[in-house]
Amino acid sequence: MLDEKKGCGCSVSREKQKYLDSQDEEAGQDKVEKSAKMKSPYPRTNEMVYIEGGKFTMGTDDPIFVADGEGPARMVKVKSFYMDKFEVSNSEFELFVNQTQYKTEAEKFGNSFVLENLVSEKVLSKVTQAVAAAPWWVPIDGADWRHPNGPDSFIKEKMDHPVLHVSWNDAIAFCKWAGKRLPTEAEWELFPWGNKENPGDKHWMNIWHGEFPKTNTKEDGYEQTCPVTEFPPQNKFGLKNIIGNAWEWTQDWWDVRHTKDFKDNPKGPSTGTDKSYCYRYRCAARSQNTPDSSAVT
Ligand SMILES: [Ca+2]
Ligand SMILES: [Ca+2]
Repeated sequence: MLDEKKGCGCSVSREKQKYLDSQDEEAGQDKVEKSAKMKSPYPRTNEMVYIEGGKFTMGTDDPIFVADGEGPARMVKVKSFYMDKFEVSNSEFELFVNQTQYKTEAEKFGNSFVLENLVSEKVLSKVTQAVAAAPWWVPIDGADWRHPNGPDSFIKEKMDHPVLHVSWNDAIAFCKWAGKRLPTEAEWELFPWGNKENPGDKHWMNIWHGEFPKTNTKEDGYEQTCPVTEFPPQNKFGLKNIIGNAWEWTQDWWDVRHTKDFKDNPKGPSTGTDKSYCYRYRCAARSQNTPDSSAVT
């Protein structure tokens, strides 16, 4: 059987085509409003799996990014919980937005950060500032979840890809709508990922291959994001793309002052300025950003 994505295109359902046509960005406000009321033809990807809690070693005594507070290794216990099997797709996020009329913070602020290589020359020519520490991230007016690489980029062919430009506050609003919550950082790190990038010489995740940020060899088949259902499950629970593809927010405030003491179901500090997210593709790798930040990889 032909895979629809790789096929000749004739297998695209009429409903899906109608939906894609309705997403025509030149279509004007009426059509945009009409499409907002349409039900997405993409299969739901909101399935959850039960994760049995337990004790595990969190962090590492051999940190690579010391300033990120990857160490020390400490024994942690977490309770059992449910976890989404997939990243939140554009389609799932659109259901939320259609039902709640929610505006993301990137939409309210009018901009978000995009990797320079992904921005069109026309849009890039208007950029006057950059982040000194990470000049490959550029603030782009009109970048938001519907326009991930800037105002002249669209998601109509990427409805099954992960939603991008979602701040921590946006993620919390989505979770409330979905009747869910973000995982704590400890819950996130409970998963046994293994320590190899390509076990069995297969690709299990979508990451940057090549010299960041100059060249991307697309070894795994994707230069940018991939569908949330792509690649084999990354652990015995059947979770996909948890490592790689889009970055994920966790519930915790950012903290780098860890001790070796045993922690029972830790939830991070009670207050702070930055929220914690898991990225890179090592279990202990972590970073932080303010709750209203959003960006795209
Ligand atoms: Ca890739
Ligand atoms: Ca991910």
